[in-house]
Amino acid sequence: MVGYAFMGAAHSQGWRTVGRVFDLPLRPDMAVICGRDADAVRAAADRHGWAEAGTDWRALVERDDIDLVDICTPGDSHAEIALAALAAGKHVLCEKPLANTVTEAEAMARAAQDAQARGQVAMVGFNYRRVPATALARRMVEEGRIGTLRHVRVVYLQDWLVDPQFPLTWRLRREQAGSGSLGDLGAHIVDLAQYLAGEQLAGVSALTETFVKERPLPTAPSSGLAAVSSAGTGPVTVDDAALFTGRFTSGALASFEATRYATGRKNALRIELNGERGSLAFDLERLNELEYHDGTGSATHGGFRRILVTEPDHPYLDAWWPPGHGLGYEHTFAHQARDLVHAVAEGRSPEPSFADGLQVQRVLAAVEESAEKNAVYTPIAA
Ligand code: SOE
Repeated sequence: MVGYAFMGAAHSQGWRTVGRVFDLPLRPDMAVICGRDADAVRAAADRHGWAEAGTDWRALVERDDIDLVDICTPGDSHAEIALAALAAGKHVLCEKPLANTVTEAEAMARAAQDAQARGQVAMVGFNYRRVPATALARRMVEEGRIGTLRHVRVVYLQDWLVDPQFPLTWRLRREQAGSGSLGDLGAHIVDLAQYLAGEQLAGVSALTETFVKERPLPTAPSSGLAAVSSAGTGPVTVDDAALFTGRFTSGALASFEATRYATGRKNALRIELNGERGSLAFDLERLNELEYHDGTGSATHGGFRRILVTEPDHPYLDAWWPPGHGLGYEHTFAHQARDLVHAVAEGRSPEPSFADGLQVQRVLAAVEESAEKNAVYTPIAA
């Protein structure tokens, strides 16, 4: 693993747990965790259960005793680390968004394609596909339970930037994060919307805004979410919020909202799909539930009903607890690890692949291009 902050901790939890819950064809060994600060990464190794701590990811990816590299760093190092790991014959899991630019993402997708011929696999970490309720929603759309798709509306709302005194951490600097709410939150909802819809966006119209343009400089490294003391100020070079509409290739229409200023909303991802035969709705704050409206039933006794997604025939659930015992955010990382280990054992490309990650990057670039032209409809480059 490279990186040891929030995603390092979340992925470590997934790797620690996956082999204890799922019957896997291969056993993941948590060999080495790598980071710049020797003391901090040593502490992370002890806390998260890694056998070794290192400070040189270039040496790590070259080691013969390492088979897979899990990239949990800010976006400005995803390409460099993934390209080196793929060239060194490793499998790769890379946190979202795949990269900070389309150019980087294209290089990563090409390298992953070449590596696949050598039996290597590469996945991008859009973990919300691996909530049992969203995986069930995907299954229901595939089964035709909502019929022809007409609308998708999806929001991802947080509020950790509402305080203008929150310091200028890496997530607020374009050179490190690539973009703001768009790449951090928007990437998740673009991937989830396309995954659930089973089709891609053809074009978007977008507005973005940076509400607070100067922030206090931080004086200590942080995971990008924690406020720290500061001296002096610097410019915010990323979006604080992005609102965009989109047209799918089928003609279905979508609306997206990603913001860090939805005061009171902590990690509120909500998605609804409306089809000719019914609708599905999911709310991350009620992540063991899926709302389903069967439009073919009687109006008298119809309406949305709540599916409690804890049955053994629901995705991933047979490995966990008896019906009614719910899961949480952290379990999506164990599911992600499970699916990756199976892909490695079977020598097939996992989903979402780097090609999927590149396509999301192209949507994000179209959103930024449209926003620069004041929401002029912008096709998504193929
Ligand atoms: C911060 O916005 C963040 O940690 C994202 O970076 C993660 O991808 C998301 O799962 C939770 O919120």
